[in-house]
Amino acid sequence: MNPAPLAPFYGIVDSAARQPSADLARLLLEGGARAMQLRLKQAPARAQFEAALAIAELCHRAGAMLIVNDRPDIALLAGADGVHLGQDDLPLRAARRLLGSRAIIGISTHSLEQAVKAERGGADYIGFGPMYPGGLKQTITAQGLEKLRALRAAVKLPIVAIGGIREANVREVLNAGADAVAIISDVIHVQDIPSKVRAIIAAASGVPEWDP
Ligand code: 3NM
Repeated sequence: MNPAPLAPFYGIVDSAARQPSADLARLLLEGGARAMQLRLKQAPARAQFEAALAIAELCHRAGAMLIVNDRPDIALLAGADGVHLGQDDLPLRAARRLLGSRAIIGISTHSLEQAVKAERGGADYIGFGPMYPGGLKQTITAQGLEKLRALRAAVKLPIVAIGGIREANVREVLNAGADAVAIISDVIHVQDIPSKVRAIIAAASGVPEWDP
C-alpha cells in the first residue's frame, strides 16, 4: 500500500464540467485540492492522454496527486500517480503489472464483498458509493452511512466515499469512517469553484482520523 496520506477532498475533473479539463484542474488546485482524478469517460484516448499530461504537470507543481480513471496505459504514459478502476475495467493485477508497486490504484466498489476483494488484491484505496441518491449518476438507491460504517469496520484501506455527496454532508461521511470525499456535481455547478473547494476542505478539517 502506498503510504501517502489521502487528502480529505478528492477532486474529479469530469467532462460534465463547463470548463476545459485543465482549467477545472487549476480551479480545484487553487481551492486547495491535493488529490484529483481525471475522468473523461467518453473522450478519445488521445484527448485523455493530452489532458492527463497537462494536468499531471499542474498537479505535480502544486504538490498534488493525479489519478487517471479507467486507463492504466494513459496514467503511465502521462506520468500520473495512479489509476482508478471500476469493476468492469482492467483487473487490478493487470494494472499493477503495468504500473508497478509505487503507483496508486483505487477500485470502485459497491458492496462490502467487492471492497474486501479489492483490499486482498492489493488496492491502495477503495472508492465506495453511491453514498446518497441523486448526484451526477442520478442514483435512486444509495448505500447510506450505515453501510459505510460497516465497510469501515471491515477494511483497513483508505475509503473514498462518492456519489451524491454535497458540502453539507461532508462531515457526516467522514465521521462515518471515510478518509476522503469525492464530489462532482456540488463542485462543478457552482460559479466559484475554488471557494467551494475551500469550504469542503474546511468542513473536512477537524474530523478526527478514524482509529480502528
Ligand atoms: N462513481 P456526484 S457515483 C463517478 O458510486 C461516480 O461509484 C460513483 O458524482 C460510485 O458527486 C459517481 O455528482 C458520481 O454524485 C459522482
